[in-house]
This record gives sequence, structure tokens and C-alpha cells, in this order.
Amino acid sequence: MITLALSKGRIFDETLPLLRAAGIEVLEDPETSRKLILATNKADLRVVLVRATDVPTYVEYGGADLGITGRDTLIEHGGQGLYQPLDLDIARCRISVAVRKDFDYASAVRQGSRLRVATKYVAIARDFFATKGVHVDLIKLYGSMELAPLTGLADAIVDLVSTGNTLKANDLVEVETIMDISARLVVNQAALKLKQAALRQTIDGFAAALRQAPDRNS
Ligand code: PRT
Ligand code: MG
Repeated sequence: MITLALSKGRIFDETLPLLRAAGIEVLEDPETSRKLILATNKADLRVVLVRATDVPTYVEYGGADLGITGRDTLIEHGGQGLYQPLDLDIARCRISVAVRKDFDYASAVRQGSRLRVATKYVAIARDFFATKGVHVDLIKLYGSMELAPLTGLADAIVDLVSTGNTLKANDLVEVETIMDISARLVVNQAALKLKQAALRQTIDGFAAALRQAPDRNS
């Protein structure tokens, strides 16, 4: 049995077409079912639903043989023990620095002031500002980052942006892009040896599905 870890929402939704192109149908809809283990049309492949941030952990410790996770989540996790064969080019966004419209970020950075930065992405933020030589106090949050600059909790946030509508709705502006993000296939390295044939087939199925959608890779 091969176990694929996915998170509900955009990762699940954007993975379905790739699975379908690889001949795999998930037999239950996670939005209506309460089940956490979903069967597929392949007797030897099942899907488990976990929190997005838990996908690398499940795969690292073998709770799942493979999983699909955002590059953001993977960098924060550290990627230990994970083989990363494919960028699936789904769930695309970018990770950026944003501030209140009335905050002069350029001057704050130029003057070498200490910036208070709120984020769920502490490792990515620490690395980015260290490379720039900007001193930061990082404040770890688990959600609603946009609120931090509005309430005086922080000067800036580091968060994911796709359309930018959420920032705009909260009177924030994107001042720097840190990196582009998309979702990756990650595989447990021990499973890759023990279940080599079945896992190779699944990985190759994803690779073929990607080739069928060439516009994704542009
Ligand atoms: O939501 P939950 O707390 O359950 O978990 P999660 O946020 O970890 O999972 P989920 O499903 O929201 O995100 C899973 C992965 O999708 C992330 O790790 C990213 O790799 C990827 N992804 C792609 C995104 C976005 N696009 C995105 N836009 N994740 C989050 N967002 C957020 C963004 O931060 C903003 O708050 O969606 C909101 C809308 O964005 P705008 O710019 O379109 O307004
Ligand atoms: Mg979310």
C-alpha cells in the first residue's frame, strides 16, 4: 500500500487534475466526507488528509510514503529525510514582505533601524533579512498575519501573496518579494527503497501528468 499525504483546500484541489491525468481517481470528496483516509481507484494507493504544515512531518517519519507540500512549508520544515523529485507547479504564489501603506519601509531599512516582523515563516524571514543585513525582531504567528501591522504588533509581515487582494483589503502594500512558491512532491527516502517499484510508478505518473500540461511548466 502506498500512502499519499495531501492537505484539504488548494493543494488537494490542484492535485486532483494531476492525479486524474495519471489515471488516479480519489473516491471521496474531502469537503463532504469526514474521513481522513480516502480510497482511490487503485487498490494499492490511498490518500490521507493532514494539515498543510504537517505534510512534511508525515512523510519524514513514514506516516505517509509521499506527499504534496508548498515550498514555503518545506523550507520551514527543513526537508530532512525527504526526497524531492518534482516541482508540480501548482498552488503557486510568492512570499513577500508587506507593510502598512503609510510605513516608510525603504527609510527604515536604509537607516538600519530594528524592524519588528510578524510571520508564520520564521526561517524564511530570518534568512532573508540576515542576507540583507537588516536587524529584525521576529514575532511568530500562526495566522491572520495581515492584522499585525494594523494593530501595532509589528512594522512588517512576511506572508504568502497570490492575487494581492488580501493585502489590499487590509491597506497593506507589498514592498519586497522574497521568493516564488509552488508545491512539490516529497517522498520518504526509506520507502523509496522498500517500495521502489510502486513509488517509482506513482512519481512517473506525476511526471507524465506534468508533461501533459506543458503550459504549467512555462
Ligand atoms: O489554511 P490552514 O491554516 O488550514 O493551512 P495553510 O494555510 O497552511 O494551508 P493552505 O491550504 O491555505 O495553503 C497550503 C499551501 O498553498 C501554502 O503552503 C502555499 O504553498 C500554497 N498557497 C498558494 C497559498 C496561497 N497560494 C495563498 N494565497 N497559501 C496561502 N495563501 C493565502 C495568502 O497568504 C492570503 O492570506 O491566501 C490568502 C489570499 O491570498 P491573495 O493574495 O490572493 O489575497
Ligand atoms: Mg491558509
